[in-house]
Amino acid sequence: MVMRFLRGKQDPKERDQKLDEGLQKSRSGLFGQMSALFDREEITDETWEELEELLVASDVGVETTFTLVESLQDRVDSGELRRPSHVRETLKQELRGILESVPPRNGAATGEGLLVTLVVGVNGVGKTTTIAKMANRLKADGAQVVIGAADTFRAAAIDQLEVWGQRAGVPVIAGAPNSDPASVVHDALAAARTRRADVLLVDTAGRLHTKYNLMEELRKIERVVSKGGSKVENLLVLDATTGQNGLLQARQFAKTVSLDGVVISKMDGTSKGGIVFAVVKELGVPIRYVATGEKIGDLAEFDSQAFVDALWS
Ligand SMILES: Nc1nc2c(ncn2[C@@H]2O[C@H](COP(=O)(O)OP(=O)(O)OP(=O)(O)O)[C@@H](O)[C@H]2O)c(=O)[nH]1
Ligand SMILES: [Mg+2]
Repeated sequence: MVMRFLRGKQDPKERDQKLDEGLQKSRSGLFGQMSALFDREEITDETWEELEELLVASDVGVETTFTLVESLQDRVDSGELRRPSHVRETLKQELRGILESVPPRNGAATGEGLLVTLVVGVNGVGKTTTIAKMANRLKADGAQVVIGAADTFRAAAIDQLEVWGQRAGVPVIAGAPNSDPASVVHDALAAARTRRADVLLVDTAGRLHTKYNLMEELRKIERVVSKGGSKVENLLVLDATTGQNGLLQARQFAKTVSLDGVVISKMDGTSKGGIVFAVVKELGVPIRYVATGEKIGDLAEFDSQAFVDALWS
């Protein structure tokens, strides 16, 4: 079978530019300060303390911070690392290592049948916007994309998605407001098959883990998709500006649904880019995309090297 497209085709230049823009606050803020620590002539106890504070402040997570700093400190004490600039480079490598410690999962839409991506996450994190951006990106890669509007709680949510769909040039399958989300997915699946689509992106209502019926509904959607024999994956959107709180929510989601990937949204709105490391470390789930603004093109395919590079200038 001829593969019509391969995910992972974003032009590296475009991706790097998006990451550069999206990480501007992190780079000029906490990570810039971290880097500056190693412009100094020598490393003192104070340097380690400051590094620790900056890593924690950037949302890397307390435990990861301690492990990182301790390991760097040991290597300086043993003489393995001598120059401050070497310590900086090693820190970058270690951080990249965290991102590369989890293998990519699923998500390999290759034109060999329909992949259904359920986009989940709590209210307002950026699910709908992310779907529009992904549709736009996948389409640019040559994929046939259909969007299913399974957030039927708010009429405005359906309208919002239809506007985005038009912008991306992708059909949006929606039901009446307050209709059963699983039946919308059922219709969207049929439409996707008719169009021989590669990817069906499903927008879901912002659901809190505490609301059992909402989680149940997500399971019902999953059952509808699986019954039809399509591959299904769960993509969690996490708002970078919510930091450790967002991570807490992500942990709850991970308990109920098996996550195949995470999209970090609103990276442009925070200097705490360290959340990405915490997410990978804690959830063991790979990052799929980083969203870097409100426009349809503001999405970068995740690449660990490019991400770590963009955190420092
Ligand atoms: N700065 C910035 N804003 C974003 C980004 N992604 C989404 N937003 C904004 O965040 C707000 C919420 O986005 P939505 O896509 O509606 O979020 P949602 O998760 O679908 O929200 P609900 O459907 O209400 O649960 C909107 O104002 C978006 O413009 C991003 O990457 N950067
Ligand atoms: Mg929405």
